[in-house]
Amino acid sequence: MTGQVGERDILLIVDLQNDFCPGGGLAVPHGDEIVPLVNGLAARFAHVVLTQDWHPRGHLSFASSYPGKQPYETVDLAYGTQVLWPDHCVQGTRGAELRADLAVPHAELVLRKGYHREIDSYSAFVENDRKTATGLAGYLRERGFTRIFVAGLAFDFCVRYSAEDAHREGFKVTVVEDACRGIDVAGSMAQTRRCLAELGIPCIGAGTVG
Ligand code: VGL
Ligand code: ZN
Repeated sequence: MTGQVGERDILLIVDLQNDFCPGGGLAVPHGDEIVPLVNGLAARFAHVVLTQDWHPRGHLSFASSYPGKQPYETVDLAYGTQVLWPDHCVQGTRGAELRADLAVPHAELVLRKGYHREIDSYSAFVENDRKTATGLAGYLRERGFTRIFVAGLAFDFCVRYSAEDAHREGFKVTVVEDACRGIDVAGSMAQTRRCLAELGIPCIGAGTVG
């Protein structure tokens, strides 16, 4: 059990956008199924922050930016290896919009990430160069939050890196695993479970929160 949800707790809902759901540009299998659970979870939190993957056209994480490259191949960028994705969450498109059935009117912040053309950002805290901060840690600290519950898409990318970075930033972190779905590229689901366990980040069910 996680105990009572309180004033210093925040629910971070990661990338619950059209493109990550069936029919979208980078569909996460069954991604849409978590929306009702996330809505119910959010209702138990006084404080909710949403993230929104938000790429310019021609982003360097898109396979389409490299002649001859296919999605899920990798390239070496200035900061290291980058997985190439189908075009997704292009700024201003329908695919980039948050799911219309996401019912979280009390969300206090929508944090956009991935807007630097040359840098991807899985984490809501630090971009993939592992240097560029999004500002979220400062925002959450300044507001006095100490505990972060993470849910959303995709479990093995943006949820994983957001949870790990939140932990590194000194927050107490819990992943609400049944309120997530994953992509599973090259064993990424198993690797995520291993890494979260190593850091002591619990993965729990939504039913035990609040
Ligand atoms: C994500 C790959 C690329 C995610 C975002 O939200 O997990 N994955 N961009
Ligand atoms: Zn992306």
